[in-house]
Amino acid sequence: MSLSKKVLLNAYKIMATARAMSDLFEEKRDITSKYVHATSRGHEAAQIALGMHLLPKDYLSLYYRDDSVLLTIGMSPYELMLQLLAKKDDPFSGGRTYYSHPSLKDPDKPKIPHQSSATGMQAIPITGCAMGLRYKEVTGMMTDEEKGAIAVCSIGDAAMTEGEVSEALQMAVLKKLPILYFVQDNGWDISATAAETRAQDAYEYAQGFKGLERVTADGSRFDEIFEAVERAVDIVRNERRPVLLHTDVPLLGHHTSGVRREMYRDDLHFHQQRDPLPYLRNLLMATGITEQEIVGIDSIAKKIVIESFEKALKAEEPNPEDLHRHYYAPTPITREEGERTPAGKERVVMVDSALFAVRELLAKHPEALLYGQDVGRRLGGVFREAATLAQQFGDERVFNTPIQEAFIIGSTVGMSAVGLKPIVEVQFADYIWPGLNQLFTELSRSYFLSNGKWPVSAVIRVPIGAYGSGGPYHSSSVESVLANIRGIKVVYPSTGADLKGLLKSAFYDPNPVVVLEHKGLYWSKVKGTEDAKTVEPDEHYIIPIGKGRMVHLIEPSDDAPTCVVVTYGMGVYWSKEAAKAFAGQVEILDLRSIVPVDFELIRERVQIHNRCLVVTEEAVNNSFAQALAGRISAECFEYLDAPVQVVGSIETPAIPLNSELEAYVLPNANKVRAAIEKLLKY
Ligand SMILES: Cc1ncc(C[n+]2csc(CCOP(=O)(O)OP(=O)(O)O)c2C)c(N)n1
Ligand SMILES: [Mg+2]
Repeated sequence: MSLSKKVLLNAYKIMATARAMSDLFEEKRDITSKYVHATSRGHEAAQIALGMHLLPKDYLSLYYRDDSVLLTIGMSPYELMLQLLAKKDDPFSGGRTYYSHPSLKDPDKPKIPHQSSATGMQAIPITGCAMGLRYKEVTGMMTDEEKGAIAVCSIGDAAMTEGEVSEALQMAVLKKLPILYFVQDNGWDISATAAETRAQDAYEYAQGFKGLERVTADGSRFDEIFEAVERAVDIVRNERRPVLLHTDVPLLGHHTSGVRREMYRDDLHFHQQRDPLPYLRNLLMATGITEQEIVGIDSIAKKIVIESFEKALKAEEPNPEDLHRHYYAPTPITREEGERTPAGKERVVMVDSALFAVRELLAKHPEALLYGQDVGRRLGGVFREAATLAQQFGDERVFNTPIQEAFIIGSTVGMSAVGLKPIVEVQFADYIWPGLNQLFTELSRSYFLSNGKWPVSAVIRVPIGAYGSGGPYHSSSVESVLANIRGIKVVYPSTGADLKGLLKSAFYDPNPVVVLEHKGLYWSKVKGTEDAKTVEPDEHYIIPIGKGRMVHLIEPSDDAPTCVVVTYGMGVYWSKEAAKAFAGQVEILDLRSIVPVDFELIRERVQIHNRCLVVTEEAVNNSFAQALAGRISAECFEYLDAPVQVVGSIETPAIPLNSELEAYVLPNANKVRAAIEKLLKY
């Protein structure tokens, strides 16, 4: 195929610019290596070919070596250098993240949701974008301008061996998603070779995914790779199905500024022979462009790059005060509203309150959808927490996923980027671990690291807690780990009304919210948990995240000491039972939200009662509860008449299966009672 002079000329100008940039970065490495960076040197032809086929309506996920894609879609060298030098006006992150880690929402360029620096982890979020595009298509939600939009996942050859990539590919073929996986194969994984790290290349690997169209091309030859990208993009855009394009490229620069080629590369000479620059220059000359004209292009590129660098060096540094911006996207839900206890209604079990909340949300919002393991039509959730929803809203909106917790959680990044509101489920808290990586690496940091461009709207429902001999893999508590992931919110309601109200606010919250739902409270089968059943609040009922609730209020007394028990989840019921032994001396504060926590309410109650006990289902050491007790001790010290106490489980690596062992490990009303007694006597 012969490419037009216009295309070749344009490609050459970009390649000359990219080359001038990597030359300059190397020449000025004393300055530029302050912050680690990689360049596309050697990969330019493949990247330019890709960039030339993208449209502003597309969704794009790049990796750290993709600066030539960024130049091709219209970023200027100056803008990229602002990121290289982590300046205030870095258009992607305001100096918060590395070079060539883009996040972009410009109307005239492809949309780039935030992606982390973790190799291969972008595959799931961007496949989530493709799933969202497909969902909008099949449900008629897609606007005319969006029609034909595709998702593109750019990825390195070594990153392809990450386990999460297979979850993404599986879903892409299963759902026939409009996505292009663009694998740049330079044969290196930092210093490990292909022979050491894989039994097959990405092209061969793709064969295992039925329905994944495969294309392979030499990425050092601009004409060849351009034609291959054209073919691949055409299939994805018009036939709406996934394609993997594998391209062999030389790696001519360093792995990164820190891991330099001279330390270990023994194949540079071989790679050098496949330099895409002279190859493209020859193609251009074959169209009649003279050597002199080419020299002219080179020197203009160099001049622009040097001037951009000088200007970027002088650009303003970020302000530490601005760091507080874009922690959470502002939520519209700031007040409790609606009717919590409508008159004349029967109490319902907690699991039904959740079901009704999700049903109302799906009925009201076409952009809402629910997916997870076994939530589809046949079962409606292993707890029947989604029963009948698929029947009512259809299998496109309520569907089963494979056992892929990483995909379930990570795909919300992409679904949310295309404007949808995913509600997802992890079947048991014990199995959140495979999804935790996505939660931490991608969801929690997206808003902050994109400098406010890409909040992730996700409701992640997680049944949690020990109950009825669930044993070591159906009983775990995980709130402390979640509480340590900055950027997400975590709620843990203990009644049906609170669960309904908090599911609603989780949905309207533009940030990722994990909703922990205690399995032992779902049906109030555990003795003493009858109050988890409540009258179902009305449709408008909503509770702001971060507001606790006084379960039981008492007045301070001059005659006897009093205390406040701060707790959540099952702890509320152990504490209620325990409090019966101390009439008028114990009040109970149900946190309802773990993050953010209602410290104002805690402070107010501690000031009144001067004694405080924190009750948790977790083992105490290094727990959320212990940290909270520490904060209460530090911030309320002058009001305290006794050290803040914590009651939790016995320290074991897991909850044992045997019912007596289980009971021995977990807190209960007696253990809480003993702690209260000690506290009141102190
Ligand atoms: C999850 C994760 N593990 C390890 C790293 C460190 N790391 C950065 S780049 C890299 C090699 C990636 O090679 P490849 O995907 O082939 O891309 P290339 O740099 O060769 O273009 C590694 C291991 C990382 N960023 N993320
Ligand atoms: Mg590589």
